[in-house]
Amino acid sequence: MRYDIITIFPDIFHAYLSESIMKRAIAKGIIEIGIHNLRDFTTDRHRTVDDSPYGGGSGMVMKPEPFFTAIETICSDDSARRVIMLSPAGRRFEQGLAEEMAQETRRLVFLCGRYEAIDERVKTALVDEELSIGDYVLTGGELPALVIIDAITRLLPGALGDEHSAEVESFTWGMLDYPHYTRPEHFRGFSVPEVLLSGNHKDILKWRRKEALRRTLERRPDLLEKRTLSDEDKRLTQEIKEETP
Ligand code: 9WO
Repeated sequence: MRYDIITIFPDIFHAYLSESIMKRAIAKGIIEIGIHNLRDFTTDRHRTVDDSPYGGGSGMVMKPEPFFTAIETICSDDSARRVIMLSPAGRRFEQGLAEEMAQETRRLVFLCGRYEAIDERVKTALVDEELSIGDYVLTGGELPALVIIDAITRLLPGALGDEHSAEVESFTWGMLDYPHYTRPEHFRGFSVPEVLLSGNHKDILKWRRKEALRRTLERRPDLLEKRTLSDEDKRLTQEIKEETP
């Protein structure tokens, strides 16, 4: 997977991508990342990327020319790129879209805005899709771009290194996770559930499935409405309801 990022704060990306899973995915050649400073595509002495808005008002707007020059320099063939802008006005980025994007053969180009806005002509002529990670306003598109890159990268074959991760995930996919414990067995008056110490793998699987269902029913029932429950899940759900006063 090839990612290209256009930003006035490249160090934000260097910091995150030089650690842990991202660092290893780059080393293994699973991902390739170009981090581009938008100011490198300006032509004036002050490397200006913003200007005041036509029509007046407070705040600054990002100028179109540096974005156009950047994209034309990084990937001039528009059929070879998928240009994404991060904005609360975009389509919501969710796990299903991460899975679709993990199959992408084009380069993923992320435009990160700052100040109050980006000139509309960047969206009209260059951007293929606007994506939102949630309903809040940030100071820039850098964190959303990293969130999306992170979510896609961990789905790429070999990125997690641990084959087991995918197996566990499919077990409860679309549900909240079950509770996890590690040593010590007794800690400040709280103990690890007996079943997890029993060594009975079948009982452990059933307990985990049930606790995942319990949490999901309690906190995110909307996730279950989109799914069809297996007969086993329906039975566990019934047990949970009978236990709940
Ligand atoms: C801000 C905004 C506020 C209300 C309605 C639409 C909006 N669009 C933007 C916007 O694109 N802002 C630019 C990027 C420039 C200012 C900082 N930016 C930004 C992106 N703030 N918050 C986001 C963002 C992106 C994706 N998901 C959540 C928030």
